[in-house]
Amino acid sequence: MLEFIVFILSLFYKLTVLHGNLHARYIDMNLLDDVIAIGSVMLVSFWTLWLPRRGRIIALIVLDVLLSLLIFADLVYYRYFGDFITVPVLLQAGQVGELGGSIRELLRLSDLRLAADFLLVFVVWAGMKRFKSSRKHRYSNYEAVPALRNTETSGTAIRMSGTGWRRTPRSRLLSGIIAFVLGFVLTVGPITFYAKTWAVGLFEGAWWNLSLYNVTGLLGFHYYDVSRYVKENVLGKPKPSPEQLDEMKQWFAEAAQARKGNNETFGAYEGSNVIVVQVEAFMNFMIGKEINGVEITPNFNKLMEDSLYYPNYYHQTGQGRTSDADFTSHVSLHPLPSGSVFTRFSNHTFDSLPQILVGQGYDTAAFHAYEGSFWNRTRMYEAMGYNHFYTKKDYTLDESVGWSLGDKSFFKQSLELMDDQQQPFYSFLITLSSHHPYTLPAPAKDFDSGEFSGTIFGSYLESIHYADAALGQLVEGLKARGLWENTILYVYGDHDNSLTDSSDYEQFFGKPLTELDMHQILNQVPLLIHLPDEALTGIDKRASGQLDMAFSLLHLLGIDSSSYPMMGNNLFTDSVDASPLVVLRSGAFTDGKLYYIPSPDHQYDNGSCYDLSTRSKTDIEACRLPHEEAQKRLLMSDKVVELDLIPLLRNEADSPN
Ligand code: GP9
Ligand code: MN
Repeated sequence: MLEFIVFILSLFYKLTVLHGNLHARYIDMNLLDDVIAIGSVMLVSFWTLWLPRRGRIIALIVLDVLLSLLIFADLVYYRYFGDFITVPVLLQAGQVGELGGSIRELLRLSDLRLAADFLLVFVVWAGMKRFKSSRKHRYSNYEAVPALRNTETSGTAIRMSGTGWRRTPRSRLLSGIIAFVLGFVLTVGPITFYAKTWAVGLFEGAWWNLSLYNVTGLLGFHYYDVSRYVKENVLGKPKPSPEQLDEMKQWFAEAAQARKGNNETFGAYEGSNVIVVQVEAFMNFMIGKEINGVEITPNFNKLMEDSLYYPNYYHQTGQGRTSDADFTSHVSLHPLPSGSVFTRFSNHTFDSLPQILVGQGYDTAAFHAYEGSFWNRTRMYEAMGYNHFYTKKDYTLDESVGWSLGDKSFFKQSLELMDDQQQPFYSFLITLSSHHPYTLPAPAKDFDSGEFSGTIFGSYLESIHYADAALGQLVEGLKARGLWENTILYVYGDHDNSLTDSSDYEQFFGKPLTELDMHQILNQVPLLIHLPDEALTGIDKRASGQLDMAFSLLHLLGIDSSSYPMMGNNLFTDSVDASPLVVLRSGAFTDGKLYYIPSPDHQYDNGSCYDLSTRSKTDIEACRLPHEEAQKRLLMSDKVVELDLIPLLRNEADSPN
C-alpha cells in the first residue's frame, strides 16, 4: 500500500510541476483541480492493487515511467507550441518534428523534478541495500549464537505476517475497488461540477485543449482526447455507399457548374497578391453609421468608395466561432453542428484556398498575434497548406490591447513579415483587438460612443472604431509598400459580437426592431473587396456569405476550381438579380427573396418564413423547398467533413495534393 501512496503523491507532484510551467495566465489551479489530479492518478493505477506485491511494484514503476514521460513530453511540447500533444499530433509527426534541433533549448534543469521520485527511490533502495549488507555482515559474526539467529528469523516471520493480510486476493480486490471508486468520485465529481457551472458546453465546443485541461486536468484531457479520437476515427461512422457518393459528386458537379458564370472577371486578376483580413466581431449594422456626427468606421466607409461592398454578406459560423469563419471562408463547406472543425478534424483532408494557391505557385501565410494553439490553428494551418503561420511569438508586443497585441501594431508588423513573402502571395490576417469584452486601454480609445458610453455595447463600438483605424493604417502601409496596385484586399467580419439584447440595437437605430431585423443584424457581417485596378466598385446587395470566399477569389485569379467539392456561390456571377441560397449553420437561410428563421425546437412548421420584399411573415410553405435544400446541404457538408470524404469526392487529377 505504501508504494501505491508514494506513487500517487509523486505523480500528483509531477502534475503540479507541469502546471507551474504553463504560462497561460487564465489558468490557475485551485483545490478542486488538485482533487481531480489525485483522483485521475488513482483511476489510472487502481488496478495495480489487484496484483501481488512484487507485480504491483513493477507495474507502478512502469506506470510511473510512462506517465512521467507523458508529462515530460507535454511539457516540452507546450513550451514550443503552447498546447498539449494529442492523438492527431502524434499520428502526423510533422508538427512534433518541427521541434527538431530546438528540443535542447526547451529543456530546463528543473525538469529533473519529473524524475525526482526515481532518484529518491534509487537512493533509498541503495541505502537499504547497504544497510542490509552491513547488518548481514554484523550478524554473520554471531552465527555461533543460536539465540540471536532465532530473533532474526522470528523478526522476518513477524514482517511476513504483518504484510500477509494485504496479500490475500480478497483484500487486494477490495483495496483496488475502493481506490477505483475513490478515484472516480474525486475525478468525475469536480469535472461534472465544472461542466454544469462555468464550463457549460465545453465538451461539445472543445474550443481549446487548454480549456479542456483546465477542467479535466492533464490525464483527463488525454483520456478525453483519445476517446474522442477513437469515437471519431476508429469506430467511425459508416462510409457512404458508392451510390450515395455518386449522388454527392453529382451535387458538387452541378454546384460547380452553376457558380461558374461566364463573365469577364474570370482570371481578370491572375497573378495578383491576395490579402484577406478577418476582423474580429466586425458586424455590418454600424457600417456607415455615426454617433454625434462621428463615423464609427470612417476608414472602411472611405474604402467602400473604391471597392465592392456587400451589405448582405452573412457569417455562417457555429460553435467554432472565429475558427468556423476561417474554415467556411477557406474550405467553402459548412462548419459543424457542434464543436469546431479545427479542433475535431484537423487530421482530415481539405481542399482549402491556401493549399490550392500553393499549387499555383503562391506563397501563403497566416498571421495572428495570439497563441498558435488556440483553435488548434498550428495543426489546422498545416493541414490547410499554409507555408507559414506567424503567431504571437513572432511579434513584438509593443502595443497591448485586449487579449494580445493591438491591431495597429499587428498590421504594421505583419506588413514587415510580408516583406519576406515571395510574390504572388496569399496572406490571411486575423485581428483580435475587437474581441469581447471590448475593453480598450486608454491610449487606444479615441471614440465617444455617446449615449452608449459606459455600456458593453458602447465599448464594442469603441473597439470597432479602433479596429477600423488599424484597417486604415494597413491600407496606408500597403500603398507605401507599392502593394496596393497588385493586391486584392478582401475584408470581412468573422461573426457577431455576442451582444444579443435587442434594446441596444433599438436604441442605436432609434426604432423598434422585428425578429427579422434582429436576425439579420446578428448574422450579417460586412464584406469589402478592393480590386487592384478598381475596375469594379459599388454596392452588391445580393445575398452572399462566408462560404463564397474561396471560390470567388479563385475565380478572380482565373483558377479553375470545378473539381473541388465546394458549396459556396460565386460573388462575381453574371446574373445580377439572382441571389443564390445562403444557408446559415442554424438552419436559417435566405435566397434574397425569402428569409427563413428556424424555431428553437427546429420543427420546420414552427419556424418563420419572411418575404423580404415586404419584410413580413408569409405562408410557411413558401420556404419549404429551399428549406429542404438547405438541410440537404448542411447534412452533406457534415458528412464530407466528419467522414473525411473530400479525397473520395474530388477529381484526383486536379487536386492540390
Ligand atoms: C483567438 C481568437 C478568438 O485566437 O480567434 O476567437 P473567438 O473567441 O472569437 O472564437
Ligand atoms: Mn472571433
